[in-house]
Amino acid sequence: MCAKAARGGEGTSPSKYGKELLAGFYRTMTTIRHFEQTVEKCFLEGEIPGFVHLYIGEEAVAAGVMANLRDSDYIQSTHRGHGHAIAKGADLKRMMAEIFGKSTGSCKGKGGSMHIADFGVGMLGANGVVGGGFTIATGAALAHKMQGTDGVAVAFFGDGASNRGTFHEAANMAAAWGLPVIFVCENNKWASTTPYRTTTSVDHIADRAAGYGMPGVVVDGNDVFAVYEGARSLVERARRGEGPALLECKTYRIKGHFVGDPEKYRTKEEVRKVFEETDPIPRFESAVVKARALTRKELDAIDGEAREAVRLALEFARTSPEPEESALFEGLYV
Ligand SMILES: Cc1ncc(C[n+]2csc(CCOP(=O)(O)OP(=O)(O)O)c2C)c(N)n1
Repeated sequence: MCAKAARGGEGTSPSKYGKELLAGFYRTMTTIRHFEQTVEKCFLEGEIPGFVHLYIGEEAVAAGVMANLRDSDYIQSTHRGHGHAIAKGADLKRMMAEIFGKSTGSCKGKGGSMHIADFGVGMLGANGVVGGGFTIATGAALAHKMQGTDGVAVAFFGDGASNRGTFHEAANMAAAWGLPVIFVCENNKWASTTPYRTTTSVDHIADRAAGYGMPGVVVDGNDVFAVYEGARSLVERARRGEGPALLECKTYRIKGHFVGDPEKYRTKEEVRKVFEETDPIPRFESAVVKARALTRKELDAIDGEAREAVRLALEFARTSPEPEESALFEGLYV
């Protein structure tokens, strides 16, 4: 009989946090939202090559987890990775340029949306291989342990990715070696066209933690306070050398799996209803205004700054040069 995942972080009042932290949550979430809306528009207008997967509706997960991390902590992201990179402090201009395939991009325009990295802030990379990040983050956690730091590594992953063998291999090794890695599942109810229940045997992904002897915690992933508190206790315990943990954030993918997805597997009505009821941004706004922790005016000022930062990133991407043909084979391993 396995232990069930614990519930964490519910019912937290905003008034217990300082203004700086609250403003940081909002800045991160609104920057992600504006960034993603801009990317969606530019993609649909044919300005962006390749493929993009949007993080709209899941902003509270990145904001809540990353508020517990330092630049020297590592994260490994997914194909839906813009939000993780923004929350970890990656440069918005270089991100946007990368998505536009420009030479000023974080990978010189050669990677695109699914290969954004920014080592300077511990963002080890997005990953087009579903489930490709578990072992990378576990390796980064091993590096922290071998170097004797109190740093941690976080592997973000979707509910679909948790069914890959790499999850189970990494979870077992991390637990057996007591590594400071937090596996953060963004359970957005869908893996591409597949609903959660048709491919997954457990009620909660976090229930699987028990199989590896690590804590498994479930939080409301659309409540930034719940995510922050849930991640905080697991990050602190990893910093103390008490090993890995699994945090499952229940959320919902509001946009199609990729931009252009015809979404034949669900109704517009379902999506509209969930978004209206759970959108993490208005939820945060009404909680902080009600608690008089931030004013509407303060929120508007932060939102305006986020919009402007995204506008500047877009301008930078649009006006940056394409990579030179001569650079095609630079930076490759042979
Ligand atoms: C190894 C591998 N298998 C399949 C795919 C195709 N694929 C891309 S995203 C995706 C679904 C991933 O679902 P989930 O892990 O729940 O993340 P979400 O897209 O919901 O954020 C699939 C099957 C892939 N990129 N890599």
